[in-house]
Amino acid sequence: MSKKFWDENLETMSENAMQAFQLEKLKETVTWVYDRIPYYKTAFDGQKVKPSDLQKLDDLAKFPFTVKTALRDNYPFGLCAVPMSEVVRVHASSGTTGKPITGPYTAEDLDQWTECMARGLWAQEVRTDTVLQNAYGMGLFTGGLGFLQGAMRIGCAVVPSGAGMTERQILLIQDFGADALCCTPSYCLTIIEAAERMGVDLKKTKLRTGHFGAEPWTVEMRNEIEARGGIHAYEHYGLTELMGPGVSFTCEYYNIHINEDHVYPEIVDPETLQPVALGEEGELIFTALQRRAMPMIRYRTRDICTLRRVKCDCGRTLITMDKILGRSDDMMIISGVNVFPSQVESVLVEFAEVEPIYQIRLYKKGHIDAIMVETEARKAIYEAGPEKIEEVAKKISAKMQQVIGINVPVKIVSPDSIERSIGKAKRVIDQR
Ligand code: DLL
Repeated sequence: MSKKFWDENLETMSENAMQAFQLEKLKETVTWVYDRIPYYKTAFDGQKVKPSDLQKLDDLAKFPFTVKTALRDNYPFGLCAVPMSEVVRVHASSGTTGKPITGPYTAEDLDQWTECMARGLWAQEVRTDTVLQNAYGMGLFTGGLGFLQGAMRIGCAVVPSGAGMTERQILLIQDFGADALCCTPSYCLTIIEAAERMGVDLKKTKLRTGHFGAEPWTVEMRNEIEARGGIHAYEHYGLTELMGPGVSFTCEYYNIHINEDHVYPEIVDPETLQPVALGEEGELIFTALQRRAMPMIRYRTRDICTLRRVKCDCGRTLITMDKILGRSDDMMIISGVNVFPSQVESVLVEFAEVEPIYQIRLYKKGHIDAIMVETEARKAIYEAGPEKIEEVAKKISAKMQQVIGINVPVKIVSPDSIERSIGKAKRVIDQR
């Protein structure tokens, strides 16, 4: 029988031992950035705080936050603590606005990132005999190479299919006998749909596990993917600024464990920036603990989430986070109500009459912001005619009103008319 944990010592450490470890690493990191990166020296001095002020974990709250604009202002390598001669890889996030966010790594950083990935994949049934099809985008995006490295460290057979060419993905799943599929959840749905169209029953293939992440998705979407794909849908979370994927991963009980020996998490109220207690919702903040090239101090992720200390049956003591509700940047305020795309998704996916594929349009109704959701009819419903479609749209709208608390008009469009995702799905179209 193979070992249960990838790294038992680190994954099952007592809370006290973990906190002592984190404190030691935090002290090292704040000193490292203060001594080497002018941006951090100025920021710490501006807040009248020195590395030596960090004597206990709570002292971290005295240190300044780092926001995305600091990365943009210091693009591309102004926040890098080591000379380029020590950098062995640079990743970047495409970003929807402005310049990309860069992520330089030393050889040691890459090694640690790989360990984080291997740890997560191991918790998700990936073993040496696994054939792992990696359909994350290969290249600057951290998804492709991050999963490749982790899977290679475990020693499984990696098929780096990359994102796109969906029919070929299905062919490879069949011919190479993939047991594990890595991609975004929205791309997995695209693959499932294409397989259904091609008459391929994925449940009859060897495919058993999915390793999904890089975008928000709901539990309802996870259930849909598991039922239609015949797989266990595991999750990974992470961001370029910290390492890429590898920040956290689900175990078999769907708890999302944070690699808290590598990233120190906090949750703050996004308005007041004051810490919030475990179990309460707020913005996720991370400080890198072992990174050398570009360690982030109190990085504001904009991801809205909740941290919990649960006693997980998997045996890992690593702190857990809830599924990401959404990015604060994606939060819409409609008629005074805060709405996340994930809330719309959770309602839509419950309706079998429509595909769980959707777009949210924001527009101006006079001076007021308004919302409209477009989703696709399944073939049978579409063929039943406009009256049936109207009836379904009204039913979904009523459920939205009940769950979200505002009137969300729903337009049901013809099958296959919404663009399919091969990476991160674009859910919101802002026409205001
Ligand atoms: O998306 C890294 C990654 C690759 C994670 C593959 C998991 C799998 P970025 O492109 O920098 O990095 O985007 C980071 O994506 O701040 C979240 O808003 C979102 N995100 C990532 N994973 C999840 C997830 C990669 N599991 C941003 N659930 C993050 C919800 C996620 N949102």
